[in-house]
Amino acid sequence: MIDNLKRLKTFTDERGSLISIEVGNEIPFIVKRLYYIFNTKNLPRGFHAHKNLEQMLICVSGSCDIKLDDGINSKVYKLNDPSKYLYINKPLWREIYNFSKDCCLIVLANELYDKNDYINSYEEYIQFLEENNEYKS
Ligand code: T46
Repeated sequence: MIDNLKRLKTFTDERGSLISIEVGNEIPFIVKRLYYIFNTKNLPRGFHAHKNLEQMLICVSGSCDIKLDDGINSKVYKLNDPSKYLYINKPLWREIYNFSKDCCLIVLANELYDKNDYINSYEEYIQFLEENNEYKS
């Protein structure tokens, strides 16, 4: 599995820190949607893959763990720093858990919300990979 964890440049001075995200520079797609997950409880989220969606996930406050699975390998990423982000540009199964109380996870996406883009069971995900060879690891 490719390493999905990336870093953003941080501008820090005596006043604090600033991070800028520009389409075409840090982010390789046109952002059509932004959503954020906050007020999290000790309950996992995700448990799906997307057929066609590019996303950039940044934990701007607090922390959470994100497990990405490509049907063969899986990797757990800890997002605990606003300069770290996960870039997902292919169908990967994801599970998000271990939220800190102050977690705020911002997600930038290249498409509008479409419930038909979701694969909601792991078995269906494996089947999808079988039928779409280009995504197989
Ligand atoms: C993902 C992870 C990181 C909308 O109406 N519009 C939206 O853009 C989204 C993302 C969700 N919703 C509605 C659909 C559900 O009724 O919000 C509710 C909760 O969504 P969901 O159960 O899909 O949330 P998560 O945290 O399991 O997954 C979300 C994204 O759906 C998913 O794309 O990668 O965050």
